[in-house]
Amino acid sequence: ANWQTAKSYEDILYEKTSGIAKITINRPHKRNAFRPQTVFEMYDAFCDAREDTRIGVILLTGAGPHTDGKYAFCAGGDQSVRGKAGYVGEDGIPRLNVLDLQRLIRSIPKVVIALVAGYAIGGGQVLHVVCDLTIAADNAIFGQTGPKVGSFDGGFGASYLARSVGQKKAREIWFLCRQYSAQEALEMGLVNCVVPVEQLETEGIQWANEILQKSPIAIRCLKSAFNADCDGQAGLQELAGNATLLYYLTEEGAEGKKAFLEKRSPDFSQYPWLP
Ligand code: 2NE
Repeated sequence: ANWQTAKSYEDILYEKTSGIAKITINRPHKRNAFRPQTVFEMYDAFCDAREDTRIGVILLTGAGPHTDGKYAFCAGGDQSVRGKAGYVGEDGIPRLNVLDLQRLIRSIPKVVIALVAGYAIGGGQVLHVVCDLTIAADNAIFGQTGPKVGSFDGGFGASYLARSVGQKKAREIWFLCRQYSAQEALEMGLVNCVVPVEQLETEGIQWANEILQKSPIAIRCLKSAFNADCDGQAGLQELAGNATLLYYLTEEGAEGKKAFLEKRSPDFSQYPWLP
């Protein structure tokens, strides 16, 4: 693919090609663990991709392999900057800003595909879980460490994981903190497919291009419908936002606005009360 740098950052790479944006966590010396700055940059890049009407699919991945030959998608929060109340940035303030990023990934009305090579551990495993789709390389390794390193993600990291792999498996993943191979991840419904690591990006681009040939509004409505099942009133807000969008696109909806601007009563008489 002909990737063009879309914006330069310190901790991530952000590139675009036709219809597709790619966000790459670029801290391979830390197995792509994130610090607050990494998360702020990812958030900013996702916002850019959201606003760009040419972009329909966002790939999220990790840089690698590192100089020791190992791959990582993301090893979660950077424990070396973990302070008393969260991960501490240069401003000295502790944060758990990855939770904001998780919500953005789920609510962004475009398809987010995680491309996982190597480790997806801790908060890094949660990041791929909240993506719409996950393509795993054959060397991918998934797992949680929270109860081992004194942390946990009881939000999407637990409840949404359980929706994906079932309650028993989700509890096993968190309570035992084992590592799982790509094949095991496939069998438990944690990922969509497994490909040889050299093929990971090509496969992601192929899935993206298949999605890009589909109807953008159908895809956005489906994504919000899938979310609504789990997300309570925030999920309904997303779904209903799409209903409003579609209503604005109708003549019936436009008549209300037109009448207001023309300082007359609206005339909805020509629009049927459908059964
Ligand atoms: C990922 C894993 C299993 C890889 O093991 P291995 O043996 O291949 O590599 P190694 O030697 O452990 O790591 C290579 C370098 O990356 C650093 C290491 O410290 C090491 O640095 P040097 O000794 O070479 O200087 N590194 C790796 N992960 C890091 C991390 N998360 N923070 C800081 N440095 C890291 C193995 O590295 C591993 O188990 N990593 C830790 C995974 C982990 O526990 N993550 C945090 C979970 S908590 C969380 O993410 C979280 C949450 O629970 C709730 C909210 C937000 C975040």
